[in-house]
Amino acid sequence: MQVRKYHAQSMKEALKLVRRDLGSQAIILSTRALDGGIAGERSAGKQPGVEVIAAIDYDVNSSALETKSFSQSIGSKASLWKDLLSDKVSMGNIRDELKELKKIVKQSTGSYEGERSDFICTELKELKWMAQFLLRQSAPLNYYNFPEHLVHFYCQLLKQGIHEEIVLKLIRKLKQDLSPDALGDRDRVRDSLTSKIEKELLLAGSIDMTPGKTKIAALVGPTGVGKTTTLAKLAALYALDKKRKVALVTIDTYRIAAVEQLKVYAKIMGLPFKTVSSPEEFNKVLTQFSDRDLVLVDTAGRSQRDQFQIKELKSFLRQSFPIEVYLVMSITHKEDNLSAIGDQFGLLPIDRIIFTKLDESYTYGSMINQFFKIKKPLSYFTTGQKVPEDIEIVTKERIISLILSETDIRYC
Ligand SMILES: Nc1nc2c(ncn2[C@@H]2O[C@H](COP(=O)(O)OP(=O)(O)OP(=O)(O)O)[C@@H](O)[C@H]2O)c(=O)[nH]1
Ligand SMILES: [Mg+2]
Repeated sequence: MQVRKYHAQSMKEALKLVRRDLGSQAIILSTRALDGGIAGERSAGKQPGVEVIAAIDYDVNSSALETKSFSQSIGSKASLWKDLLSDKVSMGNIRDELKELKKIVKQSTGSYEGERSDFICTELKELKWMAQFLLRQSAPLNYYNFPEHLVHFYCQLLKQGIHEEIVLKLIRKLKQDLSPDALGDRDRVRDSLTSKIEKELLLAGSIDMTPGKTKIAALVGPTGVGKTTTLAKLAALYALDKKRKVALVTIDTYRIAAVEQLKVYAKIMGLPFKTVSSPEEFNKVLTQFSDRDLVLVDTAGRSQRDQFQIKELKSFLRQSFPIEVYLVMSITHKEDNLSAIGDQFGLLPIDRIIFTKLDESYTYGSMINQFFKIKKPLSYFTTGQKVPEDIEIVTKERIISLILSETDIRYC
């Protein structure tokens, strides 16, 4: 998402600038009158101006190209904008323009190809932009009429990929709770936002163990997210650093290679290791390891699309021993996939979440989205391939620094 602020002497000018730079898909985040005039021009006795903050959620260069082809293709139809861009803009005018534009699009539909269908497409985009503009302006409660610092954090959180409804909830709460003075101070807004986010978070800390009791922790999740690597990191941490009695088990009914991978780690660390291929066998092995402080259970990656595999895993986890189940998700997965993973693995009795591969991502909002969806405590982050170094216990401070550190939001 790219956000830009425009100062101009009239709304007409400002909207022209938005359209020139950001194209037809731009959304208007806020508008306000600059009573004192435009900065730097006040002393020259210029008229009071307006400020428009607009955003586009893809690369500005491609939208500039699109704008060019739009204006080339619709030529004189650009005059449809004249009322919208006029200082005398009114809802009635916009509605008329929308009607007219709809009529044109309707007349234009048919089996057109090539340039003609591009033209229809741009017309539709234009219509969408106008409708959005209309909606924003006529909304009884204008969500986007936020003070400057709230707009900044709103954009920051969106840029991280956090869902808009989560962001809006937080930002609106800030607007409601903070005094006008506090809202004018970026640091105070940030502090308040930090504490609001922190309040929402559920953190589990490390694997907690009760002396004299065997803790069984199983890692489940899709293929290749880093389950085995994370399990090896945990094994090293507990066996070598904390000097606990650790055993490793793998439930791997599919791929011999995955078994070998954990076997190698077990050998290097001198830990007992078993492979099981049925729930009954698993039960026997757990009984054998009941003298251990910690039994770490690896599972073969399951496709979130394969219900059978997930049900099969569920039958393994239904034991007479309590098993703490960790859902392992890679932050590099696309948002839609993460969501499907959350849905499908949610059929298992998930207790905690581990996010892997933070080192491979630039944005962390998907983690927040999944957390809000799954509502299970976050336990560990992994940050690289090195065993055992690249693992950390999730803390509130770390999450805040990931999502609120200044990224390259283009602002102004
Ligand atoms: N960059 C990065 N790579 C990681 C991280 N954790 C694991 N990997 C790498 O991800 C790849 C897959 O890791 P595995 O541990 O085999 O993943 P898995 O979930 O056990 O895979 P399956 O058993 O096939 O389902 C390996 O190349 C790991 O080195 C991490 O935190 N960051
Ligand atoms: Mg594995």
